[in-house]
Amino acid sequence: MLTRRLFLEMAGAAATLRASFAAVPDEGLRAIAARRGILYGCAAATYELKDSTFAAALAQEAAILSAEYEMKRAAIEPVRGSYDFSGGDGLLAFARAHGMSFRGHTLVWHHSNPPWLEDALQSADAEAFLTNYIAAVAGHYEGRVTSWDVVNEVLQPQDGRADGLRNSFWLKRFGPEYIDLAFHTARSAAPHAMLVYNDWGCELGAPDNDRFRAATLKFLDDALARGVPIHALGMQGHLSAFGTQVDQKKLSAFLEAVRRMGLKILVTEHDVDDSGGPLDVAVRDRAVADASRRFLDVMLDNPATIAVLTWGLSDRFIDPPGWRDRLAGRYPRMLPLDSDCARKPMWRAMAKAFA
Ligand code: 9MR
Repeated sequence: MLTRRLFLEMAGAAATLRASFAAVPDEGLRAIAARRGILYGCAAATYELKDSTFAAALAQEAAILSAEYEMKRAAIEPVRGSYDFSGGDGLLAFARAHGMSFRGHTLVWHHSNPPWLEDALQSADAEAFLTNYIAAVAGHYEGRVTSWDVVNEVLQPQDGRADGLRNSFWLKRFGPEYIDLAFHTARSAAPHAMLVYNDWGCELGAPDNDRFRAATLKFLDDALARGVPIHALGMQGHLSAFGTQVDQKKLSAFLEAVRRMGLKILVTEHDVDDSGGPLDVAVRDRAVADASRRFLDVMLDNPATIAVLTWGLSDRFIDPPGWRDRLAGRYPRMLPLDSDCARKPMWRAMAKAFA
């Protein structure tokens, strides 16, 4: 028969055991993801690194960094022909000091370009404004950037073209060939980097997303058939907690088609917009976490997925103009850590998805 003393001893041992589990040093997402062979990381900005609370959280949570805006052309080449790598280099130094790898975002985009660029593209030697930039920037980071978003968001089926390409100033000036040229130039300048096509329209379940998925598969298939050096698809992963949701079946079938092309898959900019939800923070946090989990479960189920990055780590720095209005005075809660860098339900949902 179990004596009272034995019972108390056993209860005590169980409590000690629980305490020792709880006392296991708090693992960050980077360690939890690493056990599954996945890199977890996030976008950041150099001004954020000066915040010691945030920098410590970043070092603990992230195994890969990307630049939220400091490696866009507007930041790197504000003055024609003179390159400013200070932002990217600052982030890279932090990444290296903490044993992280580093992504490049982004070489060619229709947004965040210096104001002189579109005029310059009217000149006869316009192509050089595309290729010289890629060669200089990808060359500067060769061997240090492990993957590049070579072109960003070049698809936009709503623009009405049969090939689904966005009718950007790049396309108007060069035709679709500028995309191939960008990848080939990046390949020569950065032969060791994984070259990524990055976009945002394939995640959700709406009819527009069906068109986006179809356009993306055709774009990738055709480009690979032409010998364009694309190694991976970047799925940005911008979700909405109270808007259109992920359709897991459609997403899964799409990812499988991408994998069968021999491509790797990265989640490059995941966050969950909580605008439109109720005031109650707990309800919003739950909805954000659930949306993240539904998405990541499918993304991680596909063996081609190698990395997950969130677009920022903490709600601390989200305050761009417009956000507060959209949320009627409420602060957005769209990232794994709250504005005090404490873990939110989204962090736990991600940890479970990785585990
Ligand atoms: O979060 C980025 C913001 O700070 C910049 O002002 C903006 C324009 O450069 O870009 C944002 O990041 C975008 C990313 O580069 C591409 N996908 C959509 C992202 C969120 O808007």
